[in-house]
Amino acid sequence: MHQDVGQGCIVVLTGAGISKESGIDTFRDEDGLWSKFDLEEVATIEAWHRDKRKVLDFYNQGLTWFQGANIRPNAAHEALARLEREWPGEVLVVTQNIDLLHEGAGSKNVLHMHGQAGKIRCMVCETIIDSDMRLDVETLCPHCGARGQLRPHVVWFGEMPLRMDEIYAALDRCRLFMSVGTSGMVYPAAGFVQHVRQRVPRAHTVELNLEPSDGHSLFQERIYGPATEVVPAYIEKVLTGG
Ligand code: BV8
Repeated sequence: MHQDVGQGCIVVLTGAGISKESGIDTFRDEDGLWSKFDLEEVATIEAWHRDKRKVLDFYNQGLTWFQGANIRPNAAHEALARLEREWPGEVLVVTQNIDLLHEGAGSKNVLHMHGQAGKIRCMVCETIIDSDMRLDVETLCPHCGARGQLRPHVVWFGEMPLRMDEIYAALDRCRLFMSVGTSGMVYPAAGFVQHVRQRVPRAHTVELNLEPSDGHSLFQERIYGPATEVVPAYIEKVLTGG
């Protein structure tokens, strides 16, 4: 099915599943983050206004997970970086993940729609700062001096994901839409496949996941297995026309 992708634009949506084999927990698997934390208490704008310390403690703890010495890009991240290097057309990785493993594998065209670790934002002056400092309710903004108003540059539930216009423009011109390692339960990301099916009839859609996602029936092609196995194999086929 991917033969007729030509040299068109390829959009790859990734979720926590692509980083699982690098040692980062997913959200909704059995041992996932939401089995240990209540997302309503640590990942919503209401939680921030209700109990900043709890939200910041969750974020600071998350930082230590990402900074673990053994957290490195895996073969799936590397395969997507190879796709970007070797594919004659545009390749855009739209990730829901806040880790930087796509960049670590060499991908350059990466869009973090839910924000990213290593950046913080001031709720008063809106400045975005490169920093993986631990945050607390007394931290001063280095730009405007506001106290306790620095938050992770992460999109919480109830907040608009980032650069949505760019994402929809890429979906509208894509010839291949790949979804990798996501449960398809969080919108608007979970709705991208529907958008492509309705608005870009010539595009091919494929899901590569450990198990069927919530939106699995919407994909024309579905391949299941660990990302480090199924993604490199699929990329090889796309690049060789196999
Ligand atoms: C918005 C940041 C609008 C935090 C995250 C009712 C119905 C529909 C929608 C809603 C609703 N009520 C509310 C909503 C909207 C809400 C939403 O969708 N809620 C869901 C839960 C129902 N969405 C939002 O709030 C979004 N904003 O809608 O704004 C708006 C409009 C106007 C004005 C203002 C706002 C914002 C959503 C972003 C929230 N932030 N993260 C952080 O990361 O710390 S979401 C969080 O979930 C992560 O970003 C994560 O990436 C994302 C999705 O999860 P997945 O990545 O898919 O991870 P998950 O664990 O679920 O699945 C892992 C998958 O991998 C599994 O399928 C598993 O099988 C697979 N896997 C595991 N191992 C492997 C593997 N695959 C391959 N190989 C392996 N080895």
